[in-house]
Parts: sequence; C-alpha cells; structure tokens
Amino acid sequence: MAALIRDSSTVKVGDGEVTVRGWIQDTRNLGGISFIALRDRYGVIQLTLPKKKIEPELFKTLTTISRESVVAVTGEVKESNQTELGLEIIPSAVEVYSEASTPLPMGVIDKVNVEMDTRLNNRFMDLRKPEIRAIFELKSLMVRLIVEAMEENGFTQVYTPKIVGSGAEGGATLFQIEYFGKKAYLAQSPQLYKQMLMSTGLDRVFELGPAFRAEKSNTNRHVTEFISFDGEFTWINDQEDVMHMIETVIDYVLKGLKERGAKQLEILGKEINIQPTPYPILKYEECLKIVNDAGLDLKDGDDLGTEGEKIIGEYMAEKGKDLYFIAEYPEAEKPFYIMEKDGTPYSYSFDLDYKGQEISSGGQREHRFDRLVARIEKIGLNPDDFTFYTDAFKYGMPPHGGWGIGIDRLLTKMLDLPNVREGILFPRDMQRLLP
Ligand code: AMO
Repeated sequence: MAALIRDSSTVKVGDGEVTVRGWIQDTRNLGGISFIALRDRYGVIQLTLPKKKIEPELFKTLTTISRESVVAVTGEVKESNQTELGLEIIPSAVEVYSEASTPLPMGVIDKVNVEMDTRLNNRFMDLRKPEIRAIFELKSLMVRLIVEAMEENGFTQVYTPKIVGSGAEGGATLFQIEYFGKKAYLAQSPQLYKQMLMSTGLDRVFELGPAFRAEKSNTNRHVTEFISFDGEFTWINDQEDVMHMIETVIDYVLKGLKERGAKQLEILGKEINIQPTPYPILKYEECLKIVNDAGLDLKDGDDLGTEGEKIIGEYMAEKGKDLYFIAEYPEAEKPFYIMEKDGTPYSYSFDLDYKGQEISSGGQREHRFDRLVARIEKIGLNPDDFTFYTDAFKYGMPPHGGWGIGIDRLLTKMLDLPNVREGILFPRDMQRLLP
C-alpha cells in the first residue's frame, strides 16, 4: 500500500509494512547505522537503516543514492522517540523512480543564502522548499477568497480578450504582436471590455487574468506579466462606492487568509494584520503636502512617484494604517476613461496603497459619450481608433466605476516579501523570459 508521509495519522505505528514515496532529502551515514530523510509535499519521514539488519544491496542503494532522487521505499513502521513524527521506517525494498544528477544547482535544505536569480533560474528546485510553496498555496487561497467575496456581492466572473486591437493604459507599455498581417497587442488590462459590459445588464463583473506591460523599468514591483483582479459595476453614486467595494473584498480576503491559511502562514513565520474598515482616504493634494514637508519638491500635477508613495506609507504606518486610498489625482495623470472633477484639475480616481506601495487603481468612469470622446482627444488619441469601445456608450450607458488590483503585489505586500517576483512562479521581466 502506498502512503503519503503527510503526518503520523497517515503513516502510523502499527501499520506494519507501508510504502512511502518522495525525494531523498538528506542522508547521514554513521557507520553501523544510516538515516535518510525522505520528503514529500506534507513533510519528512525518517528511514532508519541498521547495517546488520538490512540486506546489503538495499543498504548500498539507499545510502549512496544522490540527494533529491525520487524513490519508493517499502518498510516496517516502528515507533521512535528521536523523530518529529514519533516513528521511523526500516526499509525492506526500494524502487528508484528518478536519480538526481550531481551536483544540485542549488540546495533545498542548506542554510546558505542563494541569490534570487539562481533561485528563479532553478524555480523547480526552489519550490521544493516548504516555505516557498507556502507562498503559492496562499496565492491559490487568495484567488478562491476573491471569487467567494465577489460572488457574495453579486458579481459575475468574466473573461475578456488578451489579444487586442488597441491599448487602454498608454502606448509606452504596449507589447505589439503580429496578427495575421495586422498589428495587435497583448492586453494591458481588461479596462475597455469590462466597461463595455456595463452597458449590457451584466452590471457587476470581475475578472482574474493575465495583464501584460512592456515595462522598461527594472524594479522590485514591476514585471511584464502579472495577474490583474478587475472589478467593474454600475449604478454607483460616486467613487467612494468603488472604494467601499474594494475594502469589503480585501477585508474578506485578509480575514480568510488569516483563518484558512494559518498553516502556511506558520511555515512562513508571518502574521496578517487585519485593519478595520473603512480604510482612510487621503486626497492627492493632502499627500502632496505630506511628501513636500518630508523634503520632496513636487508640484501640483506631478506623480507622487515611488519615493512619494514610500513617504506616505511611513506617514500612515505611524498612524497604524497599512491600507489607505489616495484619491482625486490630477486628471492629466490619469487615463481617458476616468471622470474629470469639473472645475478642478483633478479627477474621480484613486489608488489603493498597501505599506507604501500602490496595489490598485480605480475610479469613477466617464460614462457620457461626448465627454468620453473629448477626453480621448484631449489625451492625444484618435477617437476613431476606439469606436469599438465608445459605441457602447452611445446607446445607453449607466454611471459606473471599478478597479484593477495586481494580485502579485497584494500578496507580496501582505507577506512582506521583498520583491513582487517572489509571489510569481515564473516571473517575466525585461531580462527574464525563461524558465
Ligand atoms: P493600473 O495601470 O494602475 O490600472 O494597474 C492596476 C494595478 O495592476 C498592478 N500592476 C502591476 N503589477 C506588477 N507589475 C506591473 N508592471 C504592473 N502594472 C500594474 C498594480 C496596479 O495598481 N485599468 C486600470 C485599473 C482600473 O481603473 O480599473 C489599470 O490597469 O497593482
């Protein structure tokens, strides 16, 4: 019978003979006796080999096989007070499925610091560490919680195209591709499509899907492919309705992770801080003053920038707040689909920042056809290139708003990981296309 190591409830003393399968993590040869740590997803079990009691061929195979080889070992389960599981296995047979080459490109249990590049180049090996896998188990749980929260609030999950005919978030970060003799692009966001749906009666939608940005900046928070969690809904009164919806969802996700991800959080040695809702809302103008008081020299209309965001992060941390909105950015800084705040140079837009880093943008959209076309023109784009989108505004479009959250950033901020790449299995950036 094959058994997973899992815990002592799966393989127990009294089971008699069992077969366990996994990776040879470590071998200690002490002359008359050898110990092998066999690892699977759930943990490590000890194989104990008293030389005199083990058939010589079997002893040789097991004690000389390279680390990280994959084997099935059959043997008797014995009680042991020397191991964490309280048991050990005395092998009677082995089947070698796959022998690992030596030397290993990096260790799994060695306590040496391996560069992130080496780890990412050998991600298959890196992911053998429970604390690395825990990050992705939490990410999987995060997505499940997002879906639960959105369904609870009446949203429908949708899928919009990732091969598109025009960009939504500015030309600078568009990836162009060849599409049967025509120019096409990889979608930077589902923005235009989720808005078009607002004219249909599918009036609360969300999407979890890849977004592509030709980011030329090599930072710890930018990648060229990330997972965007977008929400869009109608009949809003103002952008505060959108902010409240986001915080409802994030609050559900944080609480769910704390509760249902407790095991993984313990492996990582992390705790999740649940900040009570509502999250504070700072106005852009207020933030400008805070960052300039802290020594920056930004003019009204300037982007707060990474440095500015960091300063606001520190300012809010002193007030015990990790999560806060920065609202009403200058309209000139924001894309054409955002609604202007008439009579001011600002707009009904916001970012949600988490520990000094933007994790989401959103706002109220311009739903009035003429105003939308005027904004497209004002930004220097040709409205004729966007009729596929603006047509949906021509025949009855309700007021609406929404947001996009980069879930890789949300995860890395939540777990205080130093780089967004830590939260992506196989990250893509300017330098990295493989693995
Ligand atoms: P924005 O361009 O601000 O807004 O993107 C939304 C969120 O996506 C994440 N993000 C990234 N994550 C990793 N690497 C990148 N290069 C990267 N670029 C963006 C961030 C960011 O806050 N359509 C709007 C959203 C909306 O208004 O609904 C949009 O895409 O977490």
